[in-house]
Amino acid sequence: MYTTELQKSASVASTEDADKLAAFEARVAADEFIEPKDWMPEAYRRTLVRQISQHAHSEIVGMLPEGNWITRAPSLRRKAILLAKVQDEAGHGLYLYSAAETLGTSREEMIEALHSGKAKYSTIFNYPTLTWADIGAIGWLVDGAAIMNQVPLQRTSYGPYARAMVRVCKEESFHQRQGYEIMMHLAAGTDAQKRMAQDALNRWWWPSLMMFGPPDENSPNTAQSMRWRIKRETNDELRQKFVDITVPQADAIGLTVPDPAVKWNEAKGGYDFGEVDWSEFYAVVKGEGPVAKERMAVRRKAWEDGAWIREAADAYAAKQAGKRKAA
Ligand code: BYC
Repeated sequence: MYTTELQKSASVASTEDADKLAAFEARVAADEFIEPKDWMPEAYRRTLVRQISQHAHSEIVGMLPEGNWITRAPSLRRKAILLAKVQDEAGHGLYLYSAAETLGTSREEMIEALHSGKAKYSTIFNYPTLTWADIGAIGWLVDGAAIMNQVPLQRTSYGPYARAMVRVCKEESFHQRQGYEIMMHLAAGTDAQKRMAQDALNRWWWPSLMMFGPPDENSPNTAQSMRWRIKRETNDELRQKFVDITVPQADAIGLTVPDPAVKWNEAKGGYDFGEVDWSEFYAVVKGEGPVAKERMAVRRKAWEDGAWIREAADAYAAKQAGKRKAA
């Protein structure tokens, strides 16, 4: 008897869930935004927390390779622009952490996951910035790849993530242009400057293609994320678009992408290009990137050094709450 009652209530619950799931999927299919208080499948929530928090971590860790050049920028104008860009990245990280918090995960949990190595961040930020031209290459290629990926995310199905992306994309497009402008100047400069620009392109090209993630056939998350409209285009579709836009930009300033297989393919209306070294990608994802350990050490130290201000903010908030209660 008891078992039968349990079975009955389980089946009522599962009918309810099936109804909710059907309503949720219909809303997603109609391109409606899902908002924080709406019902959503647990796996949808988990996927979003994973992707948005990893995206936030990438913005924050992404400040490090460029921050490294603020003191060494070649002029006051370049320094001011770079400083503003790096501050923008901090802002992007904060919008994204806030968007992820609306899904019920605290900022502390996300940061702890980053520092313990449980959460990922983009592989691209585990490569060193060796010369000033690397700052140009990052703006042009890394922000360029980020825009390619983020423009479709303005239509992602989760409202807070989509809205964060609108502002992020506006700023990223400025970042991409400032990077391309640095490369343009170097490529039109002395032989040594042009060599420096070409060398930066050579080193950042393949890691930039890796930013889009593994090929679709090896991407465990793409199919479900496309069905739920979290992702609007697949990893390979975005990578192809990036190559199609970037190769002519390199040509226009007299640089060459370091891939002998790049060739215009009239039939597909896009460039053919060579195979990414996926063994390097997976090694960097596992934490074996050239400067991965340094990046995490700097982040952990920044978190520890900032403990006093978090404690002060908490103490102030408690004091204000006490005053409100007393009033
Ligand atoms: N690096 O099934 P897949 C910026 C992981 S910052 C590391 O295809 P998904 C900027 C992936 O997480 C912009 N890990 O996954 C900042 C998954 O592992 P988990 C950063 C990667 O999520 C400062 C596994 O591989 N942009 O622009 O469907 C200065 C299998 O992959 C990478 C974003 O974060 C990678 N490159 O697709 C300058 C965009 N690729 O999580 C610039 C938002 C894959 O299952 N994110 N993995 O353990 C996305 O669009 C998607 O998450 C991805 C991957 C396309 C990256």
